Amino acid sequence: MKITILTLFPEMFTPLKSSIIGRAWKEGKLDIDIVDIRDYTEDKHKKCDDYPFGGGAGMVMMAQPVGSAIEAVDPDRTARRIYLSPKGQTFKQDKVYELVSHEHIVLLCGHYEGIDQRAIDLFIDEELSIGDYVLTGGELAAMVVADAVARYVDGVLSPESLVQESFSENLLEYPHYTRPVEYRGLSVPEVLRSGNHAEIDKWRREQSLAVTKKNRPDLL
Ligand code: 4FD
Repeated sequence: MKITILTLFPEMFTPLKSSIIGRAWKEGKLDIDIVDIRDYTEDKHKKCDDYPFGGGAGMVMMAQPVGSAIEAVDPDRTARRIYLSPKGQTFKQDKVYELVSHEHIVLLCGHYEGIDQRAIDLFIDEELSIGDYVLTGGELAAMVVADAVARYVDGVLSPESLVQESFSENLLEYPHYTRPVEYRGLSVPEVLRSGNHAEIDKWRREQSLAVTKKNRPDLL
């Protein structure tokens, strides 16, 4: 799978290289291409933003550099082209499963007050939001989408870590413990040390239900 990220701030993606996703990238399981939109401007001063028609605060990213960058990275229009914006549909796990089925996804990051609507209308398939808050740019949102999708690419994660998720469908995770048995007066629940796997499964299901009821009753 290939993930192309279009941004005016390519240096923001440097930490990706030292992550789990970065390891998969180096091992050739995943291709991540960070593309600088500024490389596609036709302006002699490399300008990529301008004042909004109609007035108002802030700047708007110009359609031309964005359009030319998208056309350059996906000339046959075979990729799924996604714009990260606070007004997009909320990005959820079902969208992760859908996106991982695409051979190529393009993530477009906006800055300032957003991108000239004509670039969105002409070149974008869908607008996604990672949640109801505003960020200074779409880069962090694109990183969230890239990470969530990349972990389902073959060989990025161990199969065991993925199997677990499908079991706990629609419930939040039960609590996890490791050594030592006692830490600052708090002990690991006895049942987890009992070796009785029927009892352990039962306890974990109960804990999942309890935390879901408390934190996310909307999921029940
Ligand atoms: N909630 C998100 C995405 C981008 C963003 C931007 C218009 C601002 C939040 C388009 C205005 C993009 C999100 C950049 N903030 N900021 O997913």
